[in-house]
Amino acid sequence: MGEFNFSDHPHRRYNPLTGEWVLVSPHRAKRPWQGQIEKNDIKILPFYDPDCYLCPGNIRAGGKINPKYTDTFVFSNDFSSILPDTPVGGINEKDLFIADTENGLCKVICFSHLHNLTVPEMKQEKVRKVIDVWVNEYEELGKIDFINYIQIFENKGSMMGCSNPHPHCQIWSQKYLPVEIEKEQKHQENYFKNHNRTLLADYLEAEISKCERVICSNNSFIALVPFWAVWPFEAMIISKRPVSNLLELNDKEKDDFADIYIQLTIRYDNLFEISFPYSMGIHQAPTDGKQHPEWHMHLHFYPPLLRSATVKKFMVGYEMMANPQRDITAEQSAERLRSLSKVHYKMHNLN
Ligand code: H2U
Ligand code: ZN
Repeated sequence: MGEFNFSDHPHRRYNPLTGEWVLVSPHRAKRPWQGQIEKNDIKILPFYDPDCYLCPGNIRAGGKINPKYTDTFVFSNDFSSILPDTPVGGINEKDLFIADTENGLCKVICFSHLHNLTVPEMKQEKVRKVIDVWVNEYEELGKIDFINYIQIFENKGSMMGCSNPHPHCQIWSQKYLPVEIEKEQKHQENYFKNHNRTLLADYLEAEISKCERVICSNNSFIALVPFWAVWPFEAMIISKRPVSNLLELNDKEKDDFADIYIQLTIRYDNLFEISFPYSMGIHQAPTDGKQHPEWHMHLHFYPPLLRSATVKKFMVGYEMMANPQRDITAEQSAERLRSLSKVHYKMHNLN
């Protein structure tokens, strides 16, 4: 078998942000694949859909009417999973039956008044407007006493359970730290105590010098496939400056944020020449009134696709029962994403 190397031999990798492991089986990526590599037809969506509950001027469930907005539009989720006025309550019976009231607010943010315009097809100044809305929401929700954490996330594509192609994201803000955040809080805090630098500042420095997993970058942000990626084409966007939340970004950084979000999603779309599905989330400091120098703002992208427009990676069996696992290495995925065109495939197909 020769000496161990990451691209041939089964191994496990550690995620320092969560303390979890991923099993990597690169030798399996070499097995023959007999499934077809199909391309989906480009679905032509209208720029306005009279049946879409997010389009300007349309009626939402419950009867509210959207304003005739241009660019972005924010509203309270008509089916919020967390509510602001739930009475305080809970139990702890014998350390076995433990429950607690959760309080919070849920919102929906439309990225554009145009039904068919996704982030990789938007102009940078339009995506910047989305970022300005995120900044504003983080600031305003963060001022609310009982809100200690604000999760901004985007579900894109029906494969990810997204109910509507009209480009949008959601915000769920709440009293308790969600489990993923609790893990990252603990690990970033420990790292900062021991090194007096953010975990991701040191990680980023190492990744920049290695250059193996970087997909693309600009002056303020880097997009990369993390060393510990679980999903085949998982990526992170990390701010070069260790800002703990959106409010600390300066004007130029907000423009660069829009740019990197577009750059990464163009490459995603170009990978299989489809509107690439994923779940994206912004991880940043809790809004619990404390200082959080340990927090380093970043975005996670978890796309389900494995090798074509329809073949997805299933997190089942061993992954459910034991441990996440992947075949293709993070380095191989990064290499593929890096080598794709920077121009959206639809623009190519026009020529
Ligand atoms: P997705 O991003 O997963 O598609 O969810 C869209 C959200 O929009 C979902 O949380 C909300 C749903 O509750 N929604 C409204 O607030 N009003 C509506 O009229 C339909 C859907
Ligand atoms: Zn629409």
